[in-house]
Amino acid sequence: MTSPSPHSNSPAPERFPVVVVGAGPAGLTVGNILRAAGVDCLVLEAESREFIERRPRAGVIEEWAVRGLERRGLAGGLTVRAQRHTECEFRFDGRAHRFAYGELTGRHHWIYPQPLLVTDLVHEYADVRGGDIRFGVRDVRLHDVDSGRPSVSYTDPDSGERRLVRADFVAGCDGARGASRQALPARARISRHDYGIGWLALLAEAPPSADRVLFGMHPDGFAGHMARSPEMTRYYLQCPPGDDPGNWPDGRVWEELQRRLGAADRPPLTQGRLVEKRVLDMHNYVVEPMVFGRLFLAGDAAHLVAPIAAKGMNLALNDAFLLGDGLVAQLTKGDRSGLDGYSEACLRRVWDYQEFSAWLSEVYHGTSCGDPYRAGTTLARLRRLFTSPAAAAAFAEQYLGTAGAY
Ligand code: RFL
Repeated sequence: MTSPSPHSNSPAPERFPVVVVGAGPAGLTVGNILRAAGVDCLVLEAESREFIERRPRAGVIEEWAVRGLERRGLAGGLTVRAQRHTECEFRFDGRAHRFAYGELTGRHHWIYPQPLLVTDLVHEYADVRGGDIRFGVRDVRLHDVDSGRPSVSYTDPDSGERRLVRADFVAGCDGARGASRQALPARARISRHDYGIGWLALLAEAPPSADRVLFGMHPDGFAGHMARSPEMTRYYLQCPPGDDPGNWPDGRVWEELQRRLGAADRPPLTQGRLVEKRVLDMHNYVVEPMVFGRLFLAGDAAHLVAPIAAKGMNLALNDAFLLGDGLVAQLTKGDRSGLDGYSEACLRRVWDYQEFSAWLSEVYHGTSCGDPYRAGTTLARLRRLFTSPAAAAAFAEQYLGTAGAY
């Protein structure tokens, strides 16, 4: 619920047209769009600048999202340094099955580590466009978001004082565990799906073993390989939900990865030091609507997709483009249409990606679920991608996020 306005001896409240809570891809993109249009805003971030510029997460970005960043002058670093991927590969039955979606569609993915994108976006917002961003803020609370006079309060990390900032609009971009989700009114509908599956998410100081994403469907569980940079590779291993990363010493990790991703016609994986090892309990959720009075949710604060289909950051960017443009139209021209249609426009792509994530989860995990019926239907789905041009085209469209309309 929204917290009541704070009564304290804090300094006089400040005022901004927009307060953005959270400096992830969503919040920083909204902030940059506002600054480019000359709209004042304040970004509040719980962590330090160094921390958010290093936090490893996503890496696969869709072409339309990069075009959206480019149009807003935010893709300078990305288009110079990112790699392009035009293929992925499914490994099952001990063999590699290459899926050349680039040949099929003429489209590609970009591979650019999330910390690099965040670094570019912070630099552009704070150092180039002169945006106000406050790092390390504590105990952020949203107040009166359902009224016409919302505000956000926080504790200043240097002085320890409570600060109050009044705003016309609050952009809730603080991810899955932020203050915005705490401020949702009772009428918010939250749909959640638990896969009952864990993934051990790994980051290896090792060059990618292929110039494409690898999906390993093995009777012992799923394994994945995704390039991040010429020096770093992300790997995933299916494990029981809630598993302890301590159960996965490096030797066991590499043995399982080599076995689950092994294929007769491919060399073994290039191994390296494992610098991240954490268990993710795979789940998704969607908050509807994405707007409550003057609070506009964007990114993981509004919806989560487990990293199954590499979609979360792409959705965060889509929200941010629509929200940034909608706020600019409202605040500079009095045109409310973008903000009025915001929730509905975002949710169409959100639900489509949720469905694809659930579909792909069955492909990844069906062969090892212990049910021979599901294992059989999963293999049929996989083979269909290589025998039916219509099925291949449908998969490519969803994997790339290129449907004509959402
Ligand atoms: P973020 O990135 O979580 O940013 C939220 C920011 O808010 C801050 N914050 C607060 N600030 C102020 N007050 C509070 N109370 C706050 N609470 C939190 C946080 O410190 C943070 O800086 O959300 P945003 O902007 O919505 O972006 C979402 C993406 O980060 C997320 O969807 C992706 O990382 C998901 N994801 C992937 N998405 C893709 O599109 N492609 C991928 O290849 C991909 N790979 C992944 C992923 C997520 C992963 N994990 C960690 C779950 C791989 C992994 C392993």
